[in-house]
Amino acid sequence: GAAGTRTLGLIGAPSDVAAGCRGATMGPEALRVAGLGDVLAGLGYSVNDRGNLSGPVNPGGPRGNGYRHLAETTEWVRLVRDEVAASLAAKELPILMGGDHSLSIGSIGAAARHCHEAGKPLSVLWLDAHADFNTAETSPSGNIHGMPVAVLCGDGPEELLSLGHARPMLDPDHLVQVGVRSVDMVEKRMVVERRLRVFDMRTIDEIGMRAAMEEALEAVGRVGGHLHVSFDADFVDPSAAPGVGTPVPGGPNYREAQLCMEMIYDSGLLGSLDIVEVNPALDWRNSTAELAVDLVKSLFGERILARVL
Ligand code: 6HN
Ligand code: MN
Ligand code: MN
Ligand code: MN
Repeated sequence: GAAGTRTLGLIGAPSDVAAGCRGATMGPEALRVAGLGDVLAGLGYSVNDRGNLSGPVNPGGPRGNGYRHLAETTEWVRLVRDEVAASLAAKELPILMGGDHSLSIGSIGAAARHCHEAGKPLSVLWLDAHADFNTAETSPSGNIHGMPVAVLCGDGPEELLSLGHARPMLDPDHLVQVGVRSVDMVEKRMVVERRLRVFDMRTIDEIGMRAAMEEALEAVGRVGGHLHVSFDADFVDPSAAPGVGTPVPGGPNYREAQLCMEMIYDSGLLGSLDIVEVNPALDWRNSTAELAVDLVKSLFGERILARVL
């Protein structure tokens, strides 16, 4: 697996310019305060905290041309892309600490270029309550954090598409979504039309998290190569993860989310990670960052009865 003395690169991206409400800017520091670096070091990894990126502040502007803050979002995505690329070039396993979910365009864009150059395929596991498959035309909000999957699959503004090494940056067949339970009206049609692979909450209710993750990991394992996990904190039920801007009831509980992470670790495929949408302004005593750190611990090999590094 992703074991041994592998170096993990922590990258803070304190931006909420693509979110609907303010506060995800505090995500990186909340994760550090919750002990992210120490926990990973305790598992035997070497940890390189690259600090926080510095980009445009949130202008609090209106929706224009279908998007809110497109210029600022583009700048943040570019900064993330370049720092994740540097981390990958240094042979680290990059961990993006968001910030809102638009930043994944940058982290996955960098992973896609890296894989392309190394001649290996990229697959993405998107853990989220939302499909994040909106475009300017389908979005009810104009908030770009609801659009990253569409952009990665080739549908979005030129400003963001042009940050990739190719179009699309990601083969939609190499994407699997888990935990989805809130999809906007027109977005739904797009998800079905583009045949995205979605393990929605109804499926998880019916077959259970174990079978859903077995199938999801089988799909990304068939692709092989590098697995990028994009973890939106609102994937988890709001009773366990209250500090998020767009909570949706009916999500995986604490143990289901842990199982999901344990199974990803066991696959040995993990190559890069996002932890996004943690919003301390909406949280209760940093509980959501603490939950995220608990989950990351499982994702990097912590076991209830034994640790296998
Ligand atoms: N996220 N579907 C809603 C929208 O405004 O497009 C919510 C998106 C939430 C995005 O949580 O990363
Ligand atoms: Mn999301
Ligand atoms: Mn979400
Ligand atoms: Mn393929």
